[in-house]
Amino acid sequence: MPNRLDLPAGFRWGASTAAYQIEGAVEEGGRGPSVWDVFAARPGAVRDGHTGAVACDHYHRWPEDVALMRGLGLDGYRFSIAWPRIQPTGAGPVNPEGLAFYDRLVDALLTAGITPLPTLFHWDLPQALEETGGWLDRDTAYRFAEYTSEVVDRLGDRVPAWITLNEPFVHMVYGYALGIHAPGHALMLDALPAAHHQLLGHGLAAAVLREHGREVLIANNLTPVRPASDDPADVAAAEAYDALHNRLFTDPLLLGRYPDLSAFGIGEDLGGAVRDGDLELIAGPGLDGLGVNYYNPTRIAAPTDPGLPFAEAPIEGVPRTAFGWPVVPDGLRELLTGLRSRYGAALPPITITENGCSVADEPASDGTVLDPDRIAYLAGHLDALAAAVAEAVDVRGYYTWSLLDNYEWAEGFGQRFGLVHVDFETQVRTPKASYAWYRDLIAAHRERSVS
Ligand code: IFM
Repeated sequence: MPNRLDLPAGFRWGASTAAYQIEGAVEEGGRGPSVWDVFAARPGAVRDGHTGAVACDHYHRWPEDVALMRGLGLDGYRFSIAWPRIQPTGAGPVNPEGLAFYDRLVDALLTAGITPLPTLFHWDLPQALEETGGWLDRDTAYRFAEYTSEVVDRLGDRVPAWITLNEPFVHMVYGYALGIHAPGHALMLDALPAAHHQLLGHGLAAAVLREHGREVLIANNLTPVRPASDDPADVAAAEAYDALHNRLFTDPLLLGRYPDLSAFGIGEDLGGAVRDGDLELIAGPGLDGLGVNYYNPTRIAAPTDPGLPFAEAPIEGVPRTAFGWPVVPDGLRELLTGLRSRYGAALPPITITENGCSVADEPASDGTVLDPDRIAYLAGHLDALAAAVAEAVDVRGYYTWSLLDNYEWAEGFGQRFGLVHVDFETQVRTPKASYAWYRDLIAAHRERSVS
């Protein structure tokens, strides 16, 4: 059986974060309000009323965080750019202080030998754009392309590859269908235009990036979908869920068409959102890479509620993270080989842009933070990744989620995903046992690759 040390020479090791989850300083440097500032301030919206106002204070402590990355020996760092720092109202003139922040970060990363991999949108839409309809409004896609142009004009000379969007599925479902993330709309299937407009924004931004000769990726949250049984009703339900979660976002990008959503009573125009030429724009000349965020598989049974054509079924007999998510490392191999079978030559090289787990880590009396469950999670998933690569799936890199414990959206600071423990009272950073494990793995892989 291949293992993580068998990953090919040149395989890129990284870690991921996102702006609202780590930066804090929401009223500094000319930043405008985002949908998350407004949502988190709503009573009851976020566990314990936590907000990202301070988060990990990365806006001030970034030199220390870059030193932590350097200590790991990372090849790459995936972070997101806060649109409201660049354009406080989502349109019009740029805020020079906002651009300067990321300019300094990019330079510091390069000096540390770390390639920056920015994500242009990780859910923190400028609130002013939400007030004109957010991603339900087609115009937001055009504003996104303008913002992209401002950012790539400034940073593109030093940043070779860009991720347009993070997890458009999760943003649509949690933010627009269920209302449990910002901007807090509970529109159920009427949320689908938010999927199309995000993808349109991707297509328009990708064209801007290509004009600058930059590589284009998108990061999707993907899950292998397993029917609860061989019963045709369970199998049909699993196909419907797969179309919604996975294919709604990868088919238009890789095949230039939307999947069949008739099980949801939805036509090919996604409720009237799709216009002539949109799908050509979304697919463009193809992606340079597909970012895959993987956490767990999904088990689906026939519907119990007449409103939806599926029901989620529990996955039994496996360990669970602190969040309660099932730990199924082989699901990553299953997902990657499944993508290769589904898309064949249309599948671009893959980068794992997120993978990790939450653990209830706290420092022991001697100050150390031992997180054997995280080490087991990462080791298992990296071995599954090596198995997929041995089955000829082209995977170029792995960015663990996350460098730091951070603001876990509606869970506030209640779920810790970091290799580095953050005390949210004092902002003291303590590398966990998993930090040393990941550092040693990167070094061992590199040594094996050169010998
Ligand atoms: O913290 C999130 C991240 O912002 C997007 N992907 C999943 C992570 C864990 O929930």
